[in-house]
Amino acid sequence: MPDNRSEAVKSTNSPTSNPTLLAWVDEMAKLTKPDRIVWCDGSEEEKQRLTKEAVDKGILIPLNSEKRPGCYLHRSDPNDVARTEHLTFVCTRAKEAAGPNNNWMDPKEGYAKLGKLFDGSMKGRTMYVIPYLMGPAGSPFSKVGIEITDSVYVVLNMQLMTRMGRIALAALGDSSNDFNRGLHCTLDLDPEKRFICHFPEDNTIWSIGSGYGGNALLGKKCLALRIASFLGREEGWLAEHMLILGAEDPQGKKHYVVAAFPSACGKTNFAMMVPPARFKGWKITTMGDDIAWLRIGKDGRLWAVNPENGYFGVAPGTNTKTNPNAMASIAHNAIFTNVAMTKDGDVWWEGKDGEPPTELTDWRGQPWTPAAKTPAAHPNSRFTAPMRNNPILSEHADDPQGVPISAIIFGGRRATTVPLVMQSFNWAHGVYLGATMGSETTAAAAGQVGLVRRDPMAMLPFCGYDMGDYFGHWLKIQHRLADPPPIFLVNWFRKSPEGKFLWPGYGENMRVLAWILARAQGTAGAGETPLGWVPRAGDLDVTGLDLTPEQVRQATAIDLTEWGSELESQGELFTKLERTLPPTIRLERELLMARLRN
Ligand code: SAT
Ligand code: MN
Repeated sequence: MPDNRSEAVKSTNSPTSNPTLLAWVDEMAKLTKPDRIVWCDGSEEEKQRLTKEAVDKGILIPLNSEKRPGCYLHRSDPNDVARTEHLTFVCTRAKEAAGPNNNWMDPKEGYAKLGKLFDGSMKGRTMYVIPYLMGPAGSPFSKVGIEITDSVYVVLNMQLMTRMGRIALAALGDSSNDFNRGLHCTLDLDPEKRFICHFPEDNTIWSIGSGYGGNALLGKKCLALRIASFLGREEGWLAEHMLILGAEDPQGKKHYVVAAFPSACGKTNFAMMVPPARFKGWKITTMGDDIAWLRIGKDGRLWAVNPENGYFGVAPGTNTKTNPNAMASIAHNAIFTNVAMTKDGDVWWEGKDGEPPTELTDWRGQPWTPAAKTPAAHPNSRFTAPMRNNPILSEHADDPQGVPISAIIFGGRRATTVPLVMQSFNWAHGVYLGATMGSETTAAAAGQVGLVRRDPMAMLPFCGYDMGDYFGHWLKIQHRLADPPPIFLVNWFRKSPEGKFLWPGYGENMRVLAWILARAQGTAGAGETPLGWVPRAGDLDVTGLDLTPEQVRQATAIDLTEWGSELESQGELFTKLERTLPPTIRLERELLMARLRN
């Protein structure tokens, strides 16, 4: 074969002979024109070398090596602190394929527009080639991605978040062309030149102008959710914005559940939950805290794999009471982004243990005192931690088959209407509950915080194709399930008329989980309402909880007037998705409305 690779590529020691990969890297190098190309191997030596480089350039700040060994702080550009949904595009040949839930760009236009921005974008810079694997090594379900980036921060985060380097090249092999082609460049971080474009028909992602997590760590939301959901529809599986946890009861019986909550609504806390004293003998284990790939096993059960290898969690509110396992996970070898720093080089954020220190350096690098009007840590400040730091990591985290799922949970952040927990009547009704889920917006995405929006299955920002078709795909999955897991809706965030949370949340959510698991096994009672099954007084174990019966009633109540308005307001989503909304979903709503009118 003639060697037509450019000088730039020839000058590096590419650790693969895969011709498709080499040709693509070469093409991207010709476009972006870096000074150097570095292939990442995922080794400890490489991590040390790149960390030192990042420290020398001021990209990472070393933290106190006794209090936080191996930990670093990164301060991002203040313009670049969250996902930017309005700059995120799905570029399919037909506009309809992307659906009204996505911003759409013609692929030709996308490549041309971003191509201009990428042209020469790495001049004077190093181009890192990151081979990575989403999912355990040796799993038939895992996917290989290659991310090309000019950001050493991205490399070091990908090293924590994915199985990165040689392991991924080995999975790809020397001849396969089945890999995601991710191109990323921070450019000048100008929001006017920021685009996160997905080309699902080419298994390609081009992201420019942002260094922030979900925009720049391409394995996460871009590949493992947007592209994977698209592939999942073609291949008959589901890529979901879900945590996966294991629960072992005192008799040693183990069950796994998946739960979808929007960004910054407590997935990490639920996945690492510590059961309260009342639940002595129960053991929770974490499979994953953000993404689940769900497939139907030969046994007709639903099986879940976590494609990730680390946690990219929200820092504010994390402390030894709300999430001791997260605190242990970030005790060493973690990267912190946009948190505050103490005088002795430790980290701090709003809602960490204890009183705020009297003096801090805030997330922008400015002096801060408790009298300040702005928070010390950015509300969307994050930690990146290896999942292997988690003391309750599931023994199945690397299992190529994943774990079988006993129940599916959907949940949003709702001050009103949605009760603590409700079980659907059946699969189609459960899909409906997920599809019409509402949640208040959080700081995880740029824009106003606290507005209720429909966030179907917590996938509104992450579904890589038409949302109506996505509901249809969910409905069809039932046909291949021997015994579909029951589906539940939960809400930890309901408030009293005085604006106080009605439910303590965190570890106490174990009480709700125990009811869910008992329902899945047919061993707990429930009361029927026009909207679904709910625990009656006595069904939910509230022993030892510091709540009055009236508070429990308020947290679990279904107010038919509120639900009348809720069903009414769902009409907006239905109008938006009119073209592809499955009749079953429309009928579910009509049925509920008719029942409420009776
Ligand atoms: O920035 S991420 O998209 O990775 C985190 C989140 O918003 O869920
Ligand atoms: Mn997420």
